Amino acid sequence: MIALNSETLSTLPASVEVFPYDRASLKAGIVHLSVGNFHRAHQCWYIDRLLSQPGNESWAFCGVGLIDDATERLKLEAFPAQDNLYTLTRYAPDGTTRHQVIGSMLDYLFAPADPQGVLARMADPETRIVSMTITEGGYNQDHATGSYRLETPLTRRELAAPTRPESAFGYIVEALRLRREAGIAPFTVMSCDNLRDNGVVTQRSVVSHARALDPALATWIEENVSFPSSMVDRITPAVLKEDADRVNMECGVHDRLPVISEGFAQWVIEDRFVNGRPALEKVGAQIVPDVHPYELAKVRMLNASHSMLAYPGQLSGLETVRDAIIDPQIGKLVERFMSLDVIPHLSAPQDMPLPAYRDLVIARFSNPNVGDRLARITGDGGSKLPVFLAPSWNKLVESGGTLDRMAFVLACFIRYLGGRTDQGAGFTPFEPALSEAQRKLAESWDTVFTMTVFESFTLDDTHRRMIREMAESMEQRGTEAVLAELLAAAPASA
Ligand code: CS2
Repeated sequence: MIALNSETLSTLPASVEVFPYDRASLKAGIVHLSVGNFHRAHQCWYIDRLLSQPGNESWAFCGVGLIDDATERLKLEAFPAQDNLYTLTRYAPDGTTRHQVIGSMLDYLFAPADPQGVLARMADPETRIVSMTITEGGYNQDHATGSYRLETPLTRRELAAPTRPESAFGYIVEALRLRREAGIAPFTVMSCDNLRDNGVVTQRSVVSHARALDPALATWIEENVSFPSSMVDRITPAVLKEDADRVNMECGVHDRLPVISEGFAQWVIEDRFVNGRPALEKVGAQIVPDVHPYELAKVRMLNASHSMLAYPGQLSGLETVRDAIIDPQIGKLVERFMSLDVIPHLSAPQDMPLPAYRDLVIARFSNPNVGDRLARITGDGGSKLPVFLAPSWNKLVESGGTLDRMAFVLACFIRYLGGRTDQGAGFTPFEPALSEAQRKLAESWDTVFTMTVFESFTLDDTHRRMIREMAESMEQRGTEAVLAELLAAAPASA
């Protein structure tokens, strides 16, 4: 197998596509905070295609790792060894596979080791956009009020020593302060996370962080920085060692950090950039005045359906999203959830009829080669459920709609926190947003609904009882049996 770096690019097997541009002629106009697989499969792929067209040389990425953990440390070793190149393998639903090398990330900086280097890069006039994928839980929001939490230990540390930031918000505020002080035009801040109004949420976090330090800086940010909202979409599974070995074998390239995705991609962006922007419309992104309806449809249909299938799927002992969606019962649950519980409460974006979008989502979940594990979807439910499920739950409560499909999945979530499948196999729920104390609350029916994850759900005693009864029933009879009962009672899909 051929090692991957700038020198070997021209010797890679013909089946691996390589970009046509000269990386030496590019500039990193975008600093991206937190370089996860999704960022590398989505935004880096779009920009890679844009850089392949002449005239766009100033829009490459400089990636920044924010968190000091084993995965980030691996990147710190692997990226420089590969000149920040990596392979992306895309599996289309019809079985077609495409391998390509992505060259749009020119540099990679590891913030915990070099915070000043990162700030200098963000304050450099060449940086015109700061984008980020810091996960739904990364916005440091209070679930009940939506406000930015100033009292968390991390934020307190940052506010006490603003020139040594740790979080995305600490970095953005300090970099904007440096730019303002030096008379350099600000950058646009672009969130690429699955949040409703991700631009508005980002603005709130940045401005709140700044206001706690210096109200004049906060006002300057409000007046001079833009925070476009966006809808981002491409299913990007976690890549375990066995997956990396497989794609490396398939394409004949030895990549220490390969990325895998589906063929589909969508990026809808609001056109509000204060310091220029890449012409992403040339490579299929949709630039629109109002991204809101797209965001709502994506988060409440695709992301929510992921959660709807993943908790019962994992408890039933299934492994992948495909396994779950082709399970006749879980498939029916998801279909009815979208048709009956969500679509009636959404207004469709002009070019995205919702029943067709529902069918597309189901087809994408059924992709036989992507291999997206349920554990990736169930993980971080503590941050995802308030964003993906709570708005639809609350709509149903408000409109007197049928709650049992969603109540069933909330019951599954509570059982998932117990870390045991119906067959008795143990697993460790990955819940970075739930503290020990929060997890303790999940152990008793007297306290479970006081967990922060439920704060954004409108829950009365009847709802709590319904969820509890479903969970207890599942403990006795298994997930599939309770689901069968629920589907038998529910109305046929619209
Ligand atoms: C998933 C998303 O994390 C999740 O629960 O729903 O990562 C999803 O795969 C992406 O948003 C697809 O664009």
